[in-house]
Amino acid sequence: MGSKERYHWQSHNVKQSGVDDMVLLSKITEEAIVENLKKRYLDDYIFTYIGSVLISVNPFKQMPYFTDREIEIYQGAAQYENPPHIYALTDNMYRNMMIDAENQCVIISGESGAGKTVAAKYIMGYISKVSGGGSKVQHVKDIILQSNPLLEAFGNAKTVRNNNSSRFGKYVEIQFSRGGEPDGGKISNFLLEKSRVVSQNESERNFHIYYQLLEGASPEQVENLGIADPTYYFYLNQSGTYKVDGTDDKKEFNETMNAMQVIGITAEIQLMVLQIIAGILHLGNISFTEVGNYAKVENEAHLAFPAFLLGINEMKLREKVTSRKMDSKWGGKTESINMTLNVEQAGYTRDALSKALYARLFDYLVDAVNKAMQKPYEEYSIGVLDIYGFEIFQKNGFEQFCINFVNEKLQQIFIELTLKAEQEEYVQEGIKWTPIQYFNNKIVCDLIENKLNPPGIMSVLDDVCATMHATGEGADSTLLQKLQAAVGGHEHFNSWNQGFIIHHYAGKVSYDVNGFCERNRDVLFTDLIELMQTSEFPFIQMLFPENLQNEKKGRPTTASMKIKKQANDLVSKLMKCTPHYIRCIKPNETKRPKDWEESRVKHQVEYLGLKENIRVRRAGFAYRRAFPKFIQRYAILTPETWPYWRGDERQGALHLLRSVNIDTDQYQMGKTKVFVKNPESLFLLEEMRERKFDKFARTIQKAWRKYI
Ligand code: AD9
Ligand code: MG
Repeated sequence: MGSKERYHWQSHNVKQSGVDDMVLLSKITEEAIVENLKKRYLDDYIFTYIGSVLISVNPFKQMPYFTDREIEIYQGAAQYENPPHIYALTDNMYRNMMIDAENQCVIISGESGAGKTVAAKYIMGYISKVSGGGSKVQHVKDIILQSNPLLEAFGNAKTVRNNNSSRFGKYVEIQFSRGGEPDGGKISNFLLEKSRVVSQNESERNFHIYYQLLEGASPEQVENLGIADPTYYFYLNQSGTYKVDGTDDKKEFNETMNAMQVIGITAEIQLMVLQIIAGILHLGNISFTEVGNYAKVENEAHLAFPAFLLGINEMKLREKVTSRKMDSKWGGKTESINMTLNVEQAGYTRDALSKALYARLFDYLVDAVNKAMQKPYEEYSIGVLDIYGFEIFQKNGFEQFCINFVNEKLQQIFIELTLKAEQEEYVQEGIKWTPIQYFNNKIVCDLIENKLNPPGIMSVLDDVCATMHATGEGADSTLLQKLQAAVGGHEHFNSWNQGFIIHHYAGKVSYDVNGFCERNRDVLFTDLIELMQTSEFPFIQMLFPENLQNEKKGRPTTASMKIKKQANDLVSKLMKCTPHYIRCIKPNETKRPKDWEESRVKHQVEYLGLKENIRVRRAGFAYRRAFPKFIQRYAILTPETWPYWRGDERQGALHLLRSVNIDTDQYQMGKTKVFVKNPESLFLLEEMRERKFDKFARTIQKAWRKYI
């Protein structure tokens, strides 16, 4: 592909569909950003840059520019040579990694249904196509690609917002040899929404795997696993939704099984996985009635199947879901007593078991993928972060609190690294500049995760959980009082009668404290662990490896401790890489192509901080470009540079800038790059370049007409 064709494509693009890089917008207002994105979107350009940040607007239809041809065009090309594309960003990461010998990562953010997971898959697909390697490397590529359908089957579900919503976050590191071949990988998973296993909202579904199994099971499996119609299972029939438009659960079942095969999960274990899935469904059908304040299993026949599938004793199962061992202190002695549960507690216990089984099974699958592609030492890597986005619902609980905390941390890295990278480059290139002011959301992160002085919300929560034995409203209202005392004066915190409000970077979110303590404690009662350890199946025993005899005293790990640790581990991993960003935007709620809801987009533009992003980028030098690239791009503007500049590159760039009479205070020459301050100057350059090209094209056309 010659560079001429690239130029042509580019200039067409600039004229037709707003600006490629919003640093070039003449006005930086949210309206102008939205207008530009809209223009491009309606012309089928879903990608736009802000400097090196890629904005992607969900087209809700297959775009034609993801073929092998594009893979070829974007390979080895500079960002500005072609229209914005996720392949350009990916290629840039790959080349940076190889040339600078630095690990890279890409943080994909945006709300539910904005296109993060699809973006992550394009990245993996591109890397797999452009990198070489023999059969061993091919095997690793297969595993990386197959991990997607596998983990989506178990970790994605239909929600109101997205028919294939990721209900967990993942960070996929693709590891490379020094020669650039992907020869290993590692997946870290976060925050699986396990509450979905036992209940879903209206119009939503449980995780895909359940429906896949029911549709795809062989006649033998139907019999052995007790497969029935989905309406039969309590864990599936609460939402009244069983089908998803455009999804063939049966076909996907085969894909899931194939993915397990590729990953190297044996046929025997594959069957165990399905058996556990079916076992959970049958556990859900154990219901309770009240007999004198105590729970009694309503239909004893419903115990047989889950007990059979999970390899445990039926009577033991009945005992463990209706009673609990409690330690009680009598005159200095601790004794174990069996406490009978009420209906609510029994239901809670049954659900806790189901959720634990599911979450542990999910972790096992991630582990299996990791084992299949691990390599003994690290060389280079590219990390892809696809985590679920900021959530603001009518009612926000502990899950939203955790998700939003992680998003707050990611925004923090965005702020620190974009500015840090910016500043470092100026220093490196010897450029004078004035640092600019920006809102640093560290204050919000601290409000949530501070350990002491003052303790943050998570610390207070852990304290309440450790000191109060009661769950339910008692503990939650104590929490609220303690929060008020600890952080009541914080400028990003307010309380209200049922909870508290945090002023996040993306807006104010009101949290309902109801259930916070219980969910934070997240204990699986030892009774249930013991029960599962009695399973006749080694695979199930392996999912419950706790050594109950050597149980550590002291504070048990809470959900917020886990999340805090995961988030901070992630941050330190990301901080060691050269970061890239993809900001995904969801243009409508209808999931239809070409449908543009102005106010929805505007809101996202606001909270993704795009205006700030452009402002930061422009406050210093909006545009920077290595000398040779700069000369190449604007060569047509002067006879000395067209078609080639022969001579010192710095001089060539300077020659171009002088020839168009840009004010000398509008640019600076760095050591290797030109820095242009005001994008309007650049505008001028772009305009002149286009006019020249147009004239050039007309001349050629005229000559051509004469010729025919
Ligand atoms: V969530 O936070 O996991 O609920 P995501 O991951 O941001 O969300 P996802 O990538 O799953 O959203 O995209 C939602 C749907 O939009 C996909 O299933 C596709 O049907 C559609 N989509 C998204 N991006 C593209 C694209 N580049 N081309 C075509 C797309 N369709
Ligand atoms: Mg997703």
